[in-house]
Formats: sequence, structure tokens, C-alpha cells
Amino acid sequence: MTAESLTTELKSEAYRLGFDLAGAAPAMVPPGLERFRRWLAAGYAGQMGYLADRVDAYEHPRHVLDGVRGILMLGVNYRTAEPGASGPGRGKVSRYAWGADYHDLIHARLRQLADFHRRLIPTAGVRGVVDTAPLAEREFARLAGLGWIGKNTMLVNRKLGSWFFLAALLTTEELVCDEPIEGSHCGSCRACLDACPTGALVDAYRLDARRCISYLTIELRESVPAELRPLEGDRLFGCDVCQEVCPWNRQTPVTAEKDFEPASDTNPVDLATLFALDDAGFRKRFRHTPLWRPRRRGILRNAAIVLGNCPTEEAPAGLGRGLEDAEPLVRAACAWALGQYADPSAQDALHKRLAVESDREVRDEIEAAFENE
Ligand code: B12
Ligand code: SF4
Ligand code: SF4
Repeated sequence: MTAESLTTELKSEAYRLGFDLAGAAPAMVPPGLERFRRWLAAGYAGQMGYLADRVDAYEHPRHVLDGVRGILMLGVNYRTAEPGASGPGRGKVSRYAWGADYHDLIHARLRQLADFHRRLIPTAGVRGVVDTAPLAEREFARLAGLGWIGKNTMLVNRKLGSWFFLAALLTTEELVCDEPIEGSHCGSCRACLDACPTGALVDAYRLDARRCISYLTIELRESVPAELRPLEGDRLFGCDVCQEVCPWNRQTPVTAEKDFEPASDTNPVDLATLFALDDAGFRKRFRHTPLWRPRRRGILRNAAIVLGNCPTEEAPAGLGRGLEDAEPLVRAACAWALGQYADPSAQDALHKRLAVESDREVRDEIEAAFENE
């Protein structure tokens, strides 16, 4: 089979399986590698040690698949109709997490595509990846002609904007590569830089993840730095601001993927109910959604911050319950949040907890909360 017909067959099977974008890139040293190293050296990755730990593996896709010669880069549109608006006592979830976990859906499709490839060429080595392999997906997607890297660092496509996931099928066979996209179509626009609530886009094409709400609410395992908490606003999980303001996202098509349709209780999320969930309850509700990643402790930390930022009459009861939680991370966030309330019951709960609290950080948060009085 020629490289040309293999590429054509793989692309048409990818579209048949429901991928919305497909383009081929060579297996090469990513031209952005030095940029990646500089980004890590600047400390922008924060606690995402899995990036720095594997920096050498990012150097070439052969570390993902031995003998790789071609990479089929794939995109899946996740733009859906908008669910209900956020309101008091509710937390916003970013668009990519409104429906099913994309990893499950995309892995299943990648397996089908890999099987198809092996039926065409039984001796081929093939591997499908999404997110977790040491592969700079946006860089290879740009090389495969799927879009350009915008000033918000997202891969932007003329037709789909940036509301799409990326995935890759690596093969030991040669593919006919698409034209890479050089430069960007952002022009003089800087809407994303101006709109970012935390100033995480420190410059065009440069994101300091340590300030990014997506990192703070999904990846960070510790307390959110105090000065950034108010800037998170009502965001419970992830952030879409730098995509919402992007002109390329204004008129993008809605996905045909039913699994991505917003579940009735995932955006916005009623926060008070979260504090009533124990480990088993949390697992039952979130295990097969993207909100599982930060686990119960991360989601409750985020929920407390939202309730601190957007006070409601009912919130002190939920936060009071969180102040007694077994997880110090949750207690610390609830202490901070209760400190935003003038309500005497909030102060009462803080005094009671301080009398028995043994964790250093939680004690510090409670004492800082009293200073807000
Ligand atoms: C770590 C990570 C994060 C981190 C850091 C994000 C970042 N901008 O670096 C955090 C937690 C903050 C994050 C947030 C989000 N993420 Co994320 N994330 C990743 C992950 C796992 C690795 C990215 C990485 O290595 N970053 C380090 C930087 C330096 O690498 P890079 O951005 O890929 O840049 C490379 C090239 O693009 C190039 N390059 C960088 N800048 C420029 C500029 C120019 C001009 C050029 C020519 C080249 C170039 O050099 C780099 C090295 O080769 C990828 C999956 C993957 N394996 O790639 C998903 C991924 C990038 N995330 C994704 C998504 C959807 C998001 C969120 C929208 C989720 C949300 N709603 O909260 C936000 C968006 C925030 C933002 N503005 O980027 C999608 C992006 C899809 C798309 N259309 O671009 C990906 C590809 C996951 C997927 N499989 O679909 N993410
Ligand atoms: S995701 Fe939100 S916080 Fe992160 S860079 Fe974009 S606008 Fe800023
Ligand atoms: S908002 Fe403007 S600058 Fe930012 S990615 Fe979109 S087009 Fe580029």
C-alpha cells in the first residue's frame, strides 16, 4: 500500500468514526521544543511535574512510539448548545467538561482507528494518544495543518475556532504530510490577553500556568494563593474566558457528538449540595466526568472559593460543614470563604473550629479570616 493511499484511507476512516479534523505531520523534533524548555525553565508549569519530568521524551515522538514515521493529528469538536446561566450559589464549569469525559470517547475511537490501520497493514506499529503522552499536541497539530497557535496559546482552526480536542495516531508507516500552518491569524487582536481575569497570559503566546484558573482549579493540589482566589470569581472548574472572547469562536458549528451535550447537573453546579457528598457520593456523581480529576478535595476547595467570592444566604451552612471536613485542604478553603461573611454564624463556626483545629495551615487561615471581620 502506498503512503498516499494509507493517508487517504486513514483520514476517511477518521471522519467516518466521528473525528472532525484530520491532518498528517512528520515524526520530527518539534520546532517549538526550545520554547517548551524556556517555558519550563521560567517556572510557568507550576506543580505540573509530569511535564518537566519528561522533557527529554518530548524531544522526539519516537519516545511515544518506537520507529514512528508519521503522525495523524485529529480534532474533535466539543461546542454544544449553551446550558443554563450561572447564578448565586452555583459554580461555572468550563465547556469541555459539560458532557462525558473526552478521554473515554476519544480513546475508544483511537482504538477503532488503530485496528483499521492494522487491518490495512498488519506489520505496522500503531499507537493512539490523547493528552497524557509526552507529545506536544498543539505543535504537531499545527504541523499537520489543523490550525495556528493563537495568542491565548490555543490551537485555532478557521472553521472550528478553538472548541475542539486534539488527539494523535502515531504509526511506523510513512504518511503524506499536510502543509504546516506558519504564522498566526490573530493579527492585531489581543482580546484574550485583555480579558484574562488573572493576567495569566503574561504576553502573546505565553501562559503562566501558575496564574491560570484552569491550572488553579484542576491541576493544583494545594491551596490557591490568597491573592488569586478573588480573581477566580464563580469558576468551579476550568476557565473559558480567553476562548469566549476570541472572534474565531463566534460562529463555530455545534458538534454532532451527543455524549458532549451538557448533563443537567454539570453546569452550573449547585455548590451547597457538594459539601453533603462523602467520598462514595462524590465518586458516584463525578467518576466518569472530567470533574473527577481534582477529586473531591479539589472540587470542594474550589466550591468554597466560589462561595467566598459570591456570598449567598445559604452558603455559611455548607461552608460550616466543610470546615469540619476530614481534608485540611477543604477546611482551609472554607475558613477563608467564611471570613468573607459578616454573618455571626460564620464567625461562630470559625471560633469553634479554631478551638480544636490542629493543622497549621488551617489555623493560619482561620486567624487570617478573623482579620477580615
Ligand atoms: C499542561 C496542559 C495544560 C496546562 C498548561 C496550558 C498551556 N497553555 O501550556 C493548563 C492546566 C493551564 C491547561 C489549560 C487548558 N487546557 Co490544556 N493541556 C495541557 C497539555 C496536557 C500539555 C500542554 C503543554 O505541554 N504545555 C506547555 C506549552 C509550552 O506547550 P504547548 O502549549 O503545547 O506549546 C508547544 C507548541 O504549541 C509550541 N508553541 C507554543 N507557543 C507557541 C507560539 C508560537 C507562535 C509557535 C509558532 C509555537 C508555539 O511550543 C510548545 C512546545 O512544542 C495538553 C495536551 C498535550 N499533550 O499537548 C492539553 C491541551 C493543550 N489543553 C487543552 C484544553 C482544552 C485546555 C483548556 C481550554 C481547558 C479549560 N477550559 O480549562 C485550558 C486552556 C488554557 C490555555 N489558554 O491554554 C487542549 C487544547 C485544544 C486546542 N484546541 O488547543 C489540549 C491539547 C488537550 C487535548 N488533548 O485536547 N492545559
Ligand atoms: S483559561 Fe482563563 S485564566 Fe487561563 S489564560 Fe485563559 S482566560 Fe486566563
Ligand atoms: S482572542 Fe484574538 S489574539 Fe486571542 S487567540 Fe483569538 S484572535 Fe488571537
